[in-house]
Amino acid sequence: MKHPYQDIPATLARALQAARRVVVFTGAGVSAESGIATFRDALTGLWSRFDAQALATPEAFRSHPDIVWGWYEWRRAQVLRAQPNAAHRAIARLARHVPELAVVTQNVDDLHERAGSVGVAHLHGSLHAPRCSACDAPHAFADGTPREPEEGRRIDPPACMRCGAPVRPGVVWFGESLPADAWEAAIRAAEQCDLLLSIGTSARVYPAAELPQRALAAGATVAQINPAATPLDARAHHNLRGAAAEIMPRLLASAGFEPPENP
Ligand code: BV8
Ligand code: ZN
Repeated sequence: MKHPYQDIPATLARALQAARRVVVFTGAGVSAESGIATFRDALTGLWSRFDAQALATPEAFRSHPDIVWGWYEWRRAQVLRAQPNAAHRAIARLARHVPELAVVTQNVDDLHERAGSVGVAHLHGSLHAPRCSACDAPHAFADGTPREPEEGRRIDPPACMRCGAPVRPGVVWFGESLPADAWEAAIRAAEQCDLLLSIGTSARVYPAAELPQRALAAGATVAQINPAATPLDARAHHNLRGAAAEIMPRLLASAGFEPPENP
């Protein structure tokens, strides 16, 4: 019988067992097994002629507010239909086993919170916090669930109740700065941690992609969980090739935090 956790290096299991401060840094890949397309998966439907990077910009919203708002409403409908997966749940359980756990995500969904993680730092904002593109007034979605926008439908953004300008998604677009409080908390956590787990991110978007590098510079152990290689491979101490929903529960079990059969 093969060693139950042979895909988890013993040195990593020991580092997790001994860690006092752990940072879990996630990207779109951690929500993939919840059925949410990763950011760089080819866009389909009306958006197939755009790439996500081009749509996730203030310029795109200015010139095609209905395409950009339609895209985010389609993504928000996906998130509302989705459930947290075994990776989100294992990350939430991890908080019971380490003295300090910081969850820092680039994702704009709320699956970490719905799995039970608290104090999640959202570096790129949230689909659930739309605001006015002119006066910043927060906007409340009518009944919380978007009409089922079929893929590719253009939807005019609602008008701000206060000033009438178009409401925008509550996310950080390319060329926009990150929310200062989330970013400062993330940097502090990365520079003080013993172990940083980079899970489901292509490690290409800055400044978020700096976090594992800051943890390395501060002497922390860095492990990456991703079925594919990323620019972080060369510097991470451990590269676990596989799906987060499969590896995360095994990682907790390999550290003796819980029995292996946990879902
Ligand atoms: C800023 C919100 C300045 C919206 C997003 C040249 C060099 C360096 C930097 C730059 C440059 N030119 C421009 C920049 C800056 C730019 C940037 O980094 N560009 C990159 C592309 C080169 N950054 C910015 O513009 C940032 N702002 O710099 O501001 C500034 C400073 C002061 C004042 C004013 C301005 C803002 C960046 C934020 C952009 N917004 N999202 C939305 O979501 O629609 S970023 C976007 O990419 C997503 O949020 C996503 O989170 C993020 C990163 O992508 P990933 O999460 O990694 O997702 P991806 O699809 O790429 O990868 C998924 C991974 O999962 C893959 O590796 C896959 O293998 C893996 N996977 C798949 N399945 C699984 C899995 N892993 C585990 N399990 C599985 N089952
Ligand atoms: Zn307004």
